Amino acid sequence: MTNLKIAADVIADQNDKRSSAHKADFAALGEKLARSNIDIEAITAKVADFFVAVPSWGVGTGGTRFARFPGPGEPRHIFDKLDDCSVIQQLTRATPTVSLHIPWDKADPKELKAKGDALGLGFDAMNSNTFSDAPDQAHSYKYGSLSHVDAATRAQAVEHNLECIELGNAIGARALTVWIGDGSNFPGQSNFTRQFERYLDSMRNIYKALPDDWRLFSEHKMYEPAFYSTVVQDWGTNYMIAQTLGEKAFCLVDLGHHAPNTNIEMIVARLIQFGKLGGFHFNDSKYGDDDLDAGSVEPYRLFLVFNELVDAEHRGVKGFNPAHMIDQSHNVTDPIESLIASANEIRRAYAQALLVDRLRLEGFQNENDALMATETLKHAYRTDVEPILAEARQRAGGAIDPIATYRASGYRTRVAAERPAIKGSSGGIV
Ligand code: LRH
Ligand code: MN
Ligand code: MN
Repeated sequence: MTNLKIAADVIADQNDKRSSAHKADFAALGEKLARSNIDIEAITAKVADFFVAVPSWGVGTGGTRFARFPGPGEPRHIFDKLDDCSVIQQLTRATPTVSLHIPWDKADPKELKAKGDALGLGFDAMNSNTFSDAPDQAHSYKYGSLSHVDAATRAQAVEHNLECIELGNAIGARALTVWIGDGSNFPGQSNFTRQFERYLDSMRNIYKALPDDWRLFSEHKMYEPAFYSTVVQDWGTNYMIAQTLGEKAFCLVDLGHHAPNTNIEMIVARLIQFGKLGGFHFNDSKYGDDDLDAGSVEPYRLFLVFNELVDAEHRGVKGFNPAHMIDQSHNVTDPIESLIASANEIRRAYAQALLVDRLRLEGFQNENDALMATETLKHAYRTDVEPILAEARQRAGGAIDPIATYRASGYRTRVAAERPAIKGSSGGIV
């Protein structure tokens, strides 16, 4: 990195304070794992090589339909957002890329690339936005975008996606994520079949413009903003889209986009089996698309998702290369802290899944020993892998305790002095 936002000596001082306790913890865990024939070095190397992209839109304080309560030092534009993202990367060493949302982050590609280079950040999937109207656009998306009844509105939405590809190409991104809010609020409002035909037709036009080394991710979501029906409502529809479009099209799974109690890990397994898992928007959820911090509500579910990913890795599934991205909204925390914690939770789930004894598990499955099979998973899940996560961070130049180090750095106070304070606002319902 050439333009570090947290002084190297702050990280070094903070790490020094924790170094001896951490060394002892890492050695103790190493001994414990060795008794199960697990090499802690091999796990640490895998964890250090696991990365997740940060969403540009996640570093500003989120809001609800009711209100938004901004915090101090809110980023003013994409360049401030990239500064904040670089802090997360500097401390965790788990988030070297940022996923942009257009038009929110629209800027000169040369300037974006230069800023990314200066901060040591790359760019992950581009996200298009045809779920809200940009100030200067000719046709409104109030009644849909890619599936709109009006051809000119559909063409405008397609054109926007092509613009996202062009911008992404110039800054080194290699994927486009398409999520639309299209749907209906009343039975009878839309013809399900014709609406989906129009959507597919628009997506074919986007797919045609996709460079050879790009992937197209379609993201399903059960409801919201449409409350009666949604065009891309579930993984079944999503799978049909990816199948219809071609080999560069894949399904994106946002963990918050399913009905409560849906077996998401099983959806993940199915998409892997049929070669259509494109990647994730990690977050957590209690009721709906809550966009809560990854692993904060149902950490075991996150582990079970990673259990499927590691299983695929273990089996050497051909072409298996899912994109890992976070998609969260932070309403009551400092977004930088939430994203640091989330990146760690995601790596934790990965590390725990790597500890699953897959041979033993298969044996129990074949013997129909349900109890021991599930205990095999629980045994890995119960292991406190924090020393592995800390070691991976520290070896890569990050912090043993990234949140404590972030607080000690005074970054938020510093940017609050530079960035004008923003007043709270009411949400969309008033
Ligand atoms: C929709 C969604 C989608 C959008 C993001 C802001 O709920 O998950 O990924 O791009 O939120
Ligand atoms: Mn999402
Ligand atoms: Mn969402």
